[in-house]
Amino acid sequence: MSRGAFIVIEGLDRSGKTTQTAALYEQLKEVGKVAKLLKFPDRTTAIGKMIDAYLRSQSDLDDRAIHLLFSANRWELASEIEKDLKEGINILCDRYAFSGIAFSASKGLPYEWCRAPDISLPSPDLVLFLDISPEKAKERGGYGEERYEKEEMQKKVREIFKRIGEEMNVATAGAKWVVIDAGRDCEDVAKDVWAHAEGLIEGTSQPITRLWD
Ligand code: FDM
Repeated sequence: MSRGAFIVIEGLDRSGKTTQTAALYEQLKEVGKVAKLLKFPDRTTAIGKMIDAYLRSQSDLDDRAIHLLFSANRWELASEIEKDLKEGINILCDRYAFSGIAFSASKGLPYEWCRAPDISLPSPDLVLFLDISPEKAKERGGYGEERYEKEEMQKKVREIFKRIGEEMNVATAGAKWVVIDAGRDCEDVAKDVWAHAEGLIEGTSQPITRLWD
């Protein structure tokens, strides 16, 4: 029995992550594939609203408390993700547990502690990491207004993403982590994204695995 593919797009701010996720979604639809677009944080749920207020600096929370809320926000949708995949729906997801670790660990929380609450979430089949240097991101108009959109933070986040990717690719099972140079033209990046995703969207008979289990 074939199931849908679970593809996560991760990246730094200004890497074109949201544009590329949307472009991949459109491409899937064009070739007649059923796909669902997800984004974390999902700011529409009750937990998501708390996260939104925090990110917009309308509320303050302990670093560990907000970390757990980000994770809970994924757990809220975990069973739905699994159900959709089993029904043959491809899931494209803009950010996932990897952002959770990268952002919280860059604030100084221990890496293993940050990873723990996301252990056992449905694992993606593929993570496409859109990599951009802080210098290039700055050329694209700098960062926005939200809490984490600062150059120093983004530099640390980039290092932690690198560690996560290296560790994932050493593991024999689980998601494959691919780094894509996102400092190029949007079309060139989209071609690379498609090249990596294309093989997966025919469906896979592999069972759904769990993150870091
Ligand atoms: N972020 C996102 C986290 O700190 N932890 C998480 O688990 C996730 C999913 O939230 F700065 C951060 C990353 C970013 C912010 O993301 C909001 P978007 O993609 O800009 O909405």
